[in-house]
Amino acid sequence: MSVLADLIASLDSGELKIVDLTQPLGPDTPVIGLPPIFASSPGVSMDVISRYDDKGPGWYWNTIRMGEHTGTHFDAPVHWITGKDFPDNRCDTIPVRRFVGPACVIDVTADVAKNEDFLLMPDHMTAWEKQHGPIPRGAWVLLRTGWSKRTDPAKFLNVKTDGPHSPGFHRSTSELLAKDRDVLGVGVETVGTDAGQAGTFDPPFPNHSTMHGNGKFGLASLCNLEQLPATGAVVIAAPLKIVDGSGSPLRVLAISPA
Ligand code: 23J
Ligand code: MN
Repeated sequence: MSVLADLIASLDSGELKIVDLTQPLGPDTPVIGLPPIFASSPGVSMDVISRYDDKGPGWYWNTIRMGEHTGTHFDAPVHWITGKDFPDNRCDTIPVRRFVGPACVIDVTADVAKNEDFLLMPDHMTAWEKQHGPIPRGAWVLLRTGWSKRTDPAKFLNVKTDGPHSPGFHRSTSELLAKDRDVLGVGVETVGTDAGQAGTFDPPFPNHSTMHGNGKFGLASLCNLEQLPATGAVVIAAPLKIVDGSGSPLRVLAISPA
């Protein structure tokens, strides 16, 4: 067990740090907009149950209501029709070992600055692997786009007359990562794990379709990815144990070299 004692000692000495990859969750949290023919997901609302008052003189607590896919959140395979029949495909049944894995951070900030509809291609991944080594099995692949710096919700969602515009994965890259590299899943800084225009792609939302169709996960609305090395960090992303849950807001933590 010396590895765990060493972990605590390294955190205490500052050799390792905990990086919070989570956005604040509250009524101002932006929510994905789908075409109006589809049902939409409610944002966060909160109501005070009591706050040291006649409803509860010694205690403060709130009621919260939101869609499962709100803010920094986890996508389980059952979220998508392609993943609906996998065993252990929902928030309460996924084996907890699968919430922890090494992080591979793909920095495409410069590409996204030039093209907000940038799609990560397989040749970009293989170039990354030439520099940093192969993506190990069971990794979290995190797409660093700089998108979390868009603190204005309108710029974060970036909806134009033809729909939202934001970066993501090309279908062939999702297939490479899910089938060949056998990742845990992918994480992004944008509101969803598909590109903004992915509703118009064939098939629609190819990253959701491919990841969940291979039993893999998604993490959306991450931040602070620039605080992580390309390799060498460990990510812990454990959703709430919602019975039959398709996803959940969560606190995503990375253990990283300082
Ligand atoms: C439902 C339909 C399309 C999308 C999404 C949900 C998400 O991004 C999500 O949060 O899973 S693109
Ligand atoms: Mn989601």
